[in-house]
Amino acid sequence: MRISDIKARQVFDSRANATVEVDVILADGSVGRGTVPSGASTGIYEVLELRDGGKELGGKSVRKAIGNVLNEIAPRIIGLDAEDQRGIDQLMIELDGTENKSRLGANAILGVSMAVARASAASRRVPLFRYLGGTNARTIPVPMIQIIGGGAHALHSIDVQDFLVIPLSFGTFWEGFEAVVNVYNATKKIFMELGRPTAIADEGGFWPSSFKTNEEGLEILTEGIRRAGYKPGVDLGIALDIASSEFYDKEKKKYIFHLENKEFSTSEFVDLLCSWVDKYPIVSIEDGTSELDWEGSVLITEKLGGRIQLIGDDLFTTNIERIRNGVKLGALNAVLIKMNQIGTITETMDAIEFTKNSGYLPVVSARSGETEDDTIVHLAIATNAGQLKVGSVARTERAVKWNETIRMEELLGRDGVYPGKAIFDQIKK
Ligand code: 2PG
Ligand code: MG
Repeated sequence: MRISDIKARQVFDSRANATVEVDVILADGSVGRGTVPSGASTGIYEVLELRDGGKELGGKSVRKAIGNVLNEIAPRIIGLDAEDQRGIDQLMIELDGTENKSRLGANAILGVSMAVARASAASRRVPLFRYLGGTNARTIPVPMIQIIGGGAHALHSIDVQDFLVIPLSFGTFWEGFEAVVNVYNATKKIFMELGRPTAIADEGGFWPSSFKTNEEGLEILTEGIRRAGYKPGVDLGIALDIASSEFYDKEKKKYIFHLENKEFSTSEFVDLLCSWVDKYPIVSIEDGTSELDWEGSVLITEKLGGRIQLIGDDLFTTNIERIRNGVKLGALNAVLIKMNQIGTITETMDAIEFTKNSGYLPVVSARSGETEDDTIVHLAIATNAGQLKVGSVARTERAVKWNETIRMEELLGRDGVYPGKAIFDQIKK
């Protein structure tokens, strides 16, 4: 079906920042919409999110990106077959002409890429996951859900960014999700009993006010799992996104916990994380070492790779060349997958496939700045990625993703597969 028109506009994300939204309209009247997410603890190797600078909206308006969609991309792709997703993505990459999509803006390119895919799915009258993944798309992802949110999402009130849980002993997404909701509410009660505000951070998890140490997050979360009536490490495991690139001092080559006024060499920091894994029911650690510290990534893998999932977010930035380097070095065993780190639907799908073929686990992820767009849910199911990270259970920009997963689990019915804790059996040893 041919593309007949393209619209683009500025809308706002969950942090009240402007973002790019694109509508692609097909000759049969089908409409697909893509609304682009935005990160805060972004990796330096991500493609470029084009913002205007200047005075408007604190420099964060995206008028140039919108202009690039309307004036540069639209004239080239109107009239093309929307089902040629790969061809259209490639055309935009070539039109941009830079390594990091900085001329047109990755936000402009991704908005179009998402909208093209959604328009084709609408035209075929199938769910997006089925359009992208076909008959074999059937894995409902295991969720990784934030309960306490620190780091760049809570004004750095603590250094560690995400304290999350992963349901383990549950046979369906719905049951696992229900357990996480119970943990969220039990943890809220703990905060109330401690006399701390139950304010929430950027992704809906609790704001870590008046914490004395980073480890306190682990204590509260383990207690939250218990209070909700579950066995820590058996029913639900803990996942951490350390987001350590945010507090890695590249001159000193030290990891600095500002909250505790402590500095660690790479090996001291890896030892600290090992001691946490010994003490708490941790099943996954993301960005335990910095995006600049390949040696640290190899070291943490030597120490913990046989025991838990080790995810690279800022280290890999959904970029096949960086993932390839990690695999070659033996760094980590899982890859966080974010569409806007690389900039098109097909490059994201390629990164997931490459990750799996390398024996690493892909974890599809939202950004801290999100909207009502639920494309990532379908991307996760389409690729049988197996895991999905969206922030917390609270707040609508998060809930839309989880609710869509609930609906897709229902729609797939007996054709669906929910891996549960078996997903971790696939970790490369
Ligand atoms: C991360 C993400 C989501 P941001 O670090 O994994 O939690 O944060 O979108 O700010 O990069
Ligand atoms: Mg991260």
